[in-house]
Amino acid sequence: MDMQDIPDTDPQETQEWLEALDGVLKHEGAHRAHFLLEQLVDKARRSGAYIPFSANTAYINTIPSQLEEHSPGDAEIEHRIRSYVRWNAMAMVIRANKHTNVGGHIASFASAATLYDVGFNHFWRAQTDTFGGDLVFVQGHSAPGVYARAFMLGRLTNEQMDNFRQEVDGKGLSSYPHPWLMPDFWQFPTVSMGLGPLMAIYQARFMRYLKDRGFLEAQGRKTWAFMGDGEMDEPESLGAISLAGREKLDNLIFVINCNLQRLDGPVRGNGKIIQELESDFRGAGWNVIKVIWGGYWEPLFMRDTKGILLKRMAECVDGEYQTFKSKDGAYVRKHFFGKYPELLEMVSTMTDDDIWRLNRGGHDPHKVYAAYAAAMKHTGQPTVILAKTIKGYGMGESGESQNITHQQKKMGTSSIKAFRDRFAIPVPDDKLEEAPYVNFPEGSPELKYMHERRQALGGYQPARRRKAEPLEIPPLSAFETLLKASGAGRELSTTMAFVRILTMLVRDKKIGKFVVPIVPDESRTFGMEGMFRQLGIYSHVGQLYTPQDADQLMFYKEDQKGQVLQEGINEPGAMSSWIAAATSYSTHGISMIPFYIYYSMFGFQRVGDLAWAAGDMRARGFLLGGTAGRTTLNGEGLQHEDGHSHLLAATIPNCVAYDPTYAYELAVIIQDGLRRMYQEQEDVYYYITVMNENYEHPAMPEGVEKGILKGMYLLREGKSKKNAPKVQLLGSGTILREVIAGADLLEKDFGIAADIWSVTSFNELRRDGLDVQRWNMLHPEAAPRVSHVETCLKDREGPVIASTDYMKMFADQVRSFLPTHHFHALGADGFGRSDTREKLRQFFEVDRNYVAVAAMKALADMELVPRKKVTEAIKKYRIDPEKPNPTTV
Ligand SMILES: Cc1ncc(C[n+]2csc(CCOP(=O)(O)OP(=O)(O)O)c2C)c(N)n1
Ligand SMILES: [Mg+2]
Repeated sequence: MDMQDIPDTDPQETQEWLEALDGVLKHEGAHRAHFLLEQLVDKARRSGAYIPFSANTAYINTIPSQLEEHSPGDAEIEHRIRSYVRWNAMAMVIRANKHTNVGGHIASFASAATLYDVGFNHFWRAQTDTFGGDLVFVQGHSAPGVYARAFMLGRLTNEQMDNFRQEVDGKGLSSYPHPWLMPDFWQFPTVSMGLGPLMAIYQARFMRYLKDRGFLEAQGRKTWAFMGDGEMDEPESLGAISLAGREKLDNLIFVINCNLQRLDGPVRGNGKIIQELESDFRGAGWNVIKVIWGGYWEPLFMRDTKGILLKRMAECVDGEYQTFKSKDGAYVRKHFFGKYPELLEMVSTMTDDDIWRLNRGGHDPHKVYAAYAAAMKHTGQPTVILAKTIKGYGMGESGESQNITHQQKKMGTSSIKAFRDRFAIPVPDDKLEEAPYVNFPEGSPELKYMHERRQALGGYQPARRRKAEPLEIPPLSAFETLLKASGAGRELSTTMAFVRILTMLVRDKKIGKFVVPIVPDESRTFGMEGMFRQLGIYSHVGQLYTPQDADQLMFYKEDQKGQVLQEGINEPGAMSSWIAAATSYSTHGISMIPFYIYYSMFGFQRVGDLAWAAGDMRARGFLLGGTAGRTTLNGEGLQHEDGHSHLLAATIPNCVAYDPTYAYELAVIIQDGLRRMYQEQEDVYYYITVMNENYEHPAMPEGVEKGILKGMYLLREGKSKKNAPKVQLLGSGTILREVIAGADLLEKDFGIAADIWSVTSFNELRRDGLDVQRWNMLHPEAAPRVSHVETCLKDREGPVIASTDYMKMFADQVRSFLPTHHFHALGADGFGRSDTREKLRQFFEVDRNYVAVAAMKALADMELVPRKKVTEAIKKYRIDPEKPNPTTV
């Protein structure tokens, strides 16, 4: 009962107590009052009153046995199935490591087998024509157990099983859940610890967003996420649980496998991970179901009238619990029960084997079933199931509860034999060493049962959908206003151009509703606040207050049908929302078009691991690195000025990145991205930097679209006087404008003509160049292919100077494809700092003057101008040759 629900049956008495407290507060202070209150609560508790004062409950199962829902399944058959799955999961790791050293894990799944088995047999519903399917995040290194079951169901072959972790020849199984490698099987990559729990919360949230916006019915679909207790150390694992609680995501179920161990040793040897997590999750508003003890303990609990057994359970720390299960029944009798004579007496009629059989909750299918059933029914809160298990369960001396168990990928024959005996696997002694796979014969009750259970749940899992209905993408002409010149004196930034494009897209009759704008509390930074009113900010409960700016045109409108996801100051969360939207084509069969815009500095380097997972998941969507460029975001200084996000983007194989300068370039890039991702359904995603520097934008020159998409095109041809030296100036983003100004200086001051190239993507140029280089190496006698960058520059005279607002390495990416050109890259290496753009560009040596000097120096190196001309340029542009290198200050 909540405090406020308790009636005051004796107000006068209440008053007396309150006055007494007042007196203490007045005369002895708050500390004394606190002390007395604690004493009272303590006394009340010890006197038998139940006062729910802390976020923790007793160290027992949350669901009392008389309230457990019973499984309708056949426990005997399920036990046999589970035993075979266990064996095959172990066997595939052992077999893979017989002749290779590819690794694998046995102990984790061994502890989790029951948790998965109950789910597969009774709870996880597949995607069908009429049902969307449950989403299941499998703990990464428990993958062998999932393969083992799929194998027994005929979904994987012997050969695939034997090629666990040997994928290169195409018939293997990936080490962990990777949609990139097994695109029909795995949905969610989880093995980077912490990302699974975080992404699962946002998947559940996005499923509700789709429902609230009318894209799908809820259908009682759930997101299940499995994770290890060690994994909960990751800040990401717990980092978003308050969102799930606050938003009452009752479509979300976490299962934390508390086997008390991580890789090196105990998770909380000196404490209790289950109790710690209970209070974390309760505090965050979750429904917590603890599954600590298995059914064999039941008779002992009945006899524990004085609560001594409970006291012993509560005082014992996880380190001890682990040690017990690494020993035997005699040891447990002596060290657990032996502490109190009453407990020793309690187990006096039990043999050591009986004591050893006292099981943990996560290994009792009845307890697990009851917990899952309760979680399915629970409304108004997400549920976390804290299941206590034993790491390496069944591995015996090879690993059960041993600190070394996590990395065991081999087992001695005697351990394999013990494993076989324990789980009654029909493998003869002389075959033990090779650990053959076992299966139930066609027509056997077990195999029939396995198939029937899955049929009843709609089909097999895991399974992943690769494509959805293509969307009808607007033609480039739909963005016509952006293809025209902005007009004299009409200055705008690429960020503003982007917001215009986004506005046009959300108004598009065909695809507008699929657009999902996502911001981490930066809408105003990017001039997107107009969307608050226009589209609404998604909130499941709508808006329960009158916004402060209700009388304004663009008020802060929260709405259950809101389209914008305003994630708060939370880049990992916003990125997870983006991933959920970007994979909606697969998880829900509905292609959503997410545009996530953020400070580019808080992108890849902040959430790089999620960006990597997004690539693995074949996410399709747009990331917009706002306020980009080391010298373009001027005032914000070292922590904000991004000079490397493109290089980080380049590390993700299917991330296509652009650094455009003009509105028309942006329009061409976004339109083509839409076409590739939502029409052609290519598994790529886009990273585009947009800047906050205002300038005029020219009209799109004729025929440049292809070049824009390939990564570069000729923007301006240099007008050369006869025999005057020429240079090739490349530039991207806002620095392209410095390049143009530099070309003007060269022409005016030194009579040098410059061809100017707008490079929209050094990353794409490099990928194309590498691909061509590779092909040419492998086809030495064929007519060589030519990369796009070389095609552009091969017949052009003079050195190449490439300038960007990013580290020099960014432009340097194309160097090796221009072997006959003199090449020099300018870029902003070093820590940023706050100042004006002009000063910053001077400091980082990427302004027009440096472009001109770099060109002169390159010409001098090629003996096309005398060296003293370079000195002249340095003087003319007032550059201090002794200025320190910006990377050193
Ligand atoms: C971010 C990250 N760091 C480290 C690892 C390496 N790693 C894989 S499993 C593991 C231990 C996992 O322990 P726990 O979460 O308790 O899972 P269990 O195997 O006990 O079920 C570690 C450290 C990883 N996969 N991801
Ligand atoms: Mg663990």
